[in-house]
Amino acid sequence: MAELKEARVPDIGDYDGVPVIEVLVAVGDTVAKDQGLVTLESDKATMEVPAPFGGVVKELRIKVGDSVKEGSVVAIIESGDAAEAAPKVPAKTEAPAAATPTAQPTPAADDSTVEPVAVAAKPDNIAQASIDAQAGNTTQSAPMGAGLPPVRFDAEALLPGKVPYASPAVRLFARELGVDLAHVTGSARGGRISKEDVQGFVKGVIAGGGVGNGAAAGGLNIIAWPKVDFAKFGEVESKPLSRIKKLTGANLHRNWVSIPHVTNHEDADITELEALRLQLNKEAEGKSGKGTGTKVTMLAFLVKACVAALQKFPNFNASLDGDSLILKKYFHIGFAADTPNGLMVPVIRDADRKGVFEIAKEMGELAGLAREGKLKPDQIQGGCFSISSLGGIGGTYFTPIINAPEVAILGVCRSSTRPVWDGKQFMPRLILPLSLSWDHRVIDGAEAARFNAYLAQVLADFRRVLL
Ligand code: CAO
Repeated sequence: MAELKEARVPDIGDYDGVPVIEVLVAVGDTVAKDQGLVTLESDKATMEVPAPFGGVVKELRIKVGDSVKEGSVVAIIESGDAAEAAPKVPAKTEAPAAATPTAQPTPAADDSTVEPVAVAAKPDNIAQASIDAQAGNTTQSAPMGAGLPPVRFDAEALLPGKVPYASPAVRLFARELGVDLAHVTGSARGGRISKEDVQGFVKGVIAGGGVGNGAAAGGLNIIAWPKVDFAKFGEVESKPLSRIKKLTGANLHRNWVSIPHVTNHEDADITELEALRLQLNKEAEGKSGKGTGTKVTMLAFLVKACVAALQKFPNFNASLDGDSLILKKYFHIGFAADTPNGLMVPVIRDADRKGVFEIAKEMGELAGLAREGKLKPDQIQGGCFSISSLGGIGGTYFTPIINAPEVAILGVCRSSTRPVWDGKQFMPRLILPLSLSWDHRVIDGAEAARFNAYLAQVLADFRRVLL
């Protein structure tokens, strides 16, 4: 039997008088249990108030601009068998996950359309956390709704460098104007996008004739994307991009067009290192008795070698912050992991303090979590430098795209035995192809060549890591 019930703001911690910045449903909408009803914004986080039960929204008791606290009535929902059984519809307003860094609870009603990635769900009902993903900084996790089911985070929204850096209010403002924040350059501290930046962007677009359509301020004078009816030429199938792919794509595009990339290639002689790796693995296997010991990978050695190079060339362990360079004293190394949902970049923290076995073990675990979509926010944040290894697959060299706000990335391809002239004769040596992409605003060509040469030296003689 149908019953009118109040949907109230659940426990939102110590917040009082939190403004409503968005109403996600309208009277008459059928909502699913846990579907977002409204978005609240505290000074540090945005949170969605989920429907405590499914049903038809009969009355909305709040509007944008109102302030609420725990217990405030948000809506009157007719719940009951009929209402619960009614076809569920997504929230009227487009969920802001793709456009904002706010980790969205995945609406239960929309599971079929939402990639089941990510996760970092805390068992005790963390409803939503606003993540300053680019800054690698979780600003707030607001507990909401004790007793509500655990809520999933969208990992892609948490990827470092995956979303523009702006407050929820600025995101809302941008959404109202139809501005894609991926196109806006932030002028505030740490590259944060302010309301003025959005206004300036809009003015620039108006003055310049549109994004991608003219010389908008700071924009690219590129022609429109070709519109082709592919079906005219043969059978085709249209497959939507996954959300990770869409977000990764937007960020890669931004990084590609906004960072002056240069890629230097280098060959490292890893003959001895590979012999050591095989020897270590043999010993580890012997110790475990059953061959179940951690296998040390070439990638783990590469992480250590990169740390040595970053220590020697600190400009590579840095991020641009307006006119300043932030030099990091820590060594958190990201590595690209290929997952069914798309590219993820888990981070090995404090790699300078870890041994190769520990790094290899952690990498294996992080890559496993990435593939299962179970990485937590702190496992994908704070990276200083990334490694993208295609060594297990093949190839010789490639040009990796820098994972902003980092300033360099190392691409690694498959090692192969090549004849190398030692001054008297050709010797068979195992050569690892390296490709270092670097940001020319921060690094000069000579410095990059030195970095690569040093990296190759370390890999050729790993004792140099100690120097
Ligand atoms: N040269 C030769 N062989 C290599 C190698 C190299 N540079 N790197 C790895 N291999 C070998 C390994 O030794 C392993 O061989 P065995 O099975 O005989 O032990 C095999 O290749 C498979 O390695 P792997 O890829 O499973 O393991 P890894 O530690 O090298 O990499 C991970 C782990 C997570 C980085 C990898 O699985 C992966 O996802 N790579 C893709 C990264 C990617 O997509 N980059 C592109 C980003 S830009 O779009």
